[in-house]
Amino acid sequence: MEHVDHVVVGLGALGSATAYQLARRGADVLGLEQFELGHVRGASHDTSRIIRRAYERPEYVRLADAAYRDWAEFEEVSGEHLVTRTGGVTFCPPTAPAPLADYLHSLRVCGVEHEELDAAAMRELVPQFAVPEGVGAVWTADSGIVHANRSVAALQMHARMFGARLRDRCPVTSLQEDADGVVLQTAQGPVHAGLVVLCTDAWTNRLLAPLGAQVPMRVMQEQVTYFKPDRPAEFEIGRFPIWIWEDQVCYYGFPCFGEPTIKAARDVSEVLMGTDERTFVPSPTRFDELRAFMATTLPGSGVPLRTVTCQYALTPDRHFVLDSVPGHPRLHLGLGAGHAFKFTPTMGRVLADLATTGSSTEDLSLFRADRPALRDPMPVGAA
Ligand code: PYC
Repeated sequence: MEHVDHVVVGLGALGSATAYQLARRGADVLGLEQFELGHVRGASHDTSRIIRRAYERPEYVRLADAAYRDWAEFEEVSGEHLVTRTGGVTFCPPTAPAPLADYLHSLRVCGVEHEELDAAAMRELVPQFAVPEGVGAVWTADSGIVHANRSVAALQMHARMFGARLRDRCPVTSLQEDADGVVLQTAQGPVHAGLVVLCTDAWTNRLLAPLGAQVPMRVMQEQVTYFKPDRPAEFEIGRFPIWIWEDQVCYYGFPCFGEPTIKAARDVSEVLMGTDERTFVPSPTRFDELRAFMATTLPGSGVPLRTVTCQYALTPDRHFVLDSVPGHPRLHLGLGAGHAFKFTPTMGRVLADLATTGSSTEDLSLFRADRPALRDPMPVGAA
């Protein structure tokens, strides 16, 4: 049987970054992907993802600090330009789940430059928005865009350049632990691994269930829509930032990026599905809601041109999992909970550190696999 020290299962953003980080430090690593590399069935495709330090918890602000450093280092190694700064606005209406004060506090205690925007400053900085009275906002100049599919492709290419073997169209059908590792049954034969890192997102529980383990998660089909503004020049980088409207229903969006359109979406569609039940057909209800929101809040955003779907697998508390599976020390998990892309190189580094040394220099206390939210989850649908 083939023997490998480290197998990474799932080669989306997190798995590709983990394979890259392992290979870069000279580890023996095999990456397995059930579909083709760069596929559109998960959460790592399309062009753009937000990168920001503006989080309501200092733990994420600090992790974002590390992510900016790790992206810069990977840009240096790969020679690719992957992060584009645009500035960013986080809007907090009075009904937001976390008040603006939480964002301001976590940015302040982490020493991140930011500016609270009053109505006049909002009109000055982002006149494209029609913001009702009472909506607070914070501006962070270093927010921006990570190029999503180019980053994943670059991580895969550089993982290979450092010696990783990446195998696509190679589903793993089962995992079985033995005295010194894990046997993976794969479409291309069995593999024995010293340690397995699962970056398998919505497919995770299919592999864990036979071992008596599982991570509570809700899987849903998400969608993003590209709008053609009446005057695209007003939405170019430099004149228009990335933005997040943090209300009970959260919307977010981007400036023009590579084409004269602006992308916008609802975060957390609640269009629930089982793994592999994805239709790829956008929800007309969510589409109409987004169009109405855009017409009211960004009056110049123009007409919707096309809608692209993707998939979220959300933990009940929306925190990541970066840990071993409780009771299964040779099985590690990297789960992104629908907001991880910005942290990709850092999560890859952390997962490679955990796999090779058992510890990390980052604070992983929010991301433990044995935390109460994962041990005693609310019933599915109640989050
Ligand atoms: O992680 O920045 C983010 C984000 C905003 C909306 C969806 N994801």
